[in-house]
Amino acid sequence: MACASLLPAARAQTVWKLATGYRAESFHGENLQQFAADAAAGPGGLRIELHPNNSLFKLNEIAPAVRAGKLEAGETIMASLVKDMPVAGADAVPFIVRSYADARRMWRHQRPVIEAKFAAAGLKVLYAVAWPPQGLYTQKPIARAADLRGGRMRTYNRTTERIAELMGASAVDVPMVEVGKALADGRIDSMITSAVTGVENRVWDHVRHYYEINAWFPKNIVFAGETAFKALPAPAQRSLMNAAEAAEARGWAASERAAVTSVDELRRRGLKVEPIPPDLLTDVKRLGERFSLEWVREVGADANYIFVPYFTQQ
Ligand code: PCA
Repeated sequence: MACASLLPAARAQTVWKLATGYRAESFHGENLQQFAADAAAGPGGLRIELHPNNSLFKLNEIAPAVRAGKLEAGETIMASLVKDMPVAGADAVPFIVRSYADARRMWRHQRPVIEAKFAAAGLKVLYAVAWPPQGLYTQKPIARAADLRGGRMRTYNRTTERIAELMGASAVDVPMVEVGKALADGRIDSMITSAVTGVENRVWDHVRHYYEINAWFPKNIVFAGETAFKALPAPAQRSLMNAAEAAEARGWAASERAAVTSVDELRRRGLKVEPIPPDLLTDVKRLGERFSLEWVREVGADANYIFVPYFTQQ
């Protein structure tokens, strides 16, 4: 009896490792720190040790490592999971989600599908937070997609690779934390990412134009291994899920704020910030349609569970 009553206290000392491919100082990173603090402060007090910046596992290795039980939890960009989970690419289909309101609605419809896929893979979804809208950075001014032909566009997953390909640029894979260096080394001359990522990598010395094309709103997803989660005592599970719910709400608000302040910062640093030129808009809409068709073909019926309610409901 004495032993059994000691058990919960002993288990409360559990320490989890959580790996991410992004920096601790980013808004996602700050949110993660608060999430870890909340999880530790709640009843059952789970300690989560954060390993940012690809330091423990590289971005693309994080989900497989959590599945294999090499660590308890991780954060990755959802669309990077498309190889094993095609439906995870829904939020990176270009020109479907055009605002934060759209992005929130998309997540609402996507969440049950994603949770089921994660569960089937032995993973538990904790929370997801959108990146600010994806804009186009270029060295030279551009008017249409053809102006990107022959250039070297930085990509960060299969979806962005396909977009570069459709635009006629060659895709150069560069992790988020190496973008500044890749630009400085002349390995890339354009990229589609958020204003916040441009600021974090101080891109102003290398690119001159930022087009607010709002192409898509990718999300980071924070998850745990189902086995690790189930091994937690009930109070720790509840504290973790409460912390996750708070992190999701806080993270989306932080993302929306960062979207505004980072565009201001790009402007202040001398980038020419412009809306999407009309010819480019026509081109990218066409590419968006083509991409959506390819995506639905690849994903099959699961695509309906997300896109049908997304297009037909609030
Ligand atoms: N920044 C990350 C993903 C999306 C974004 O805005 C990156 O560029 O890798």
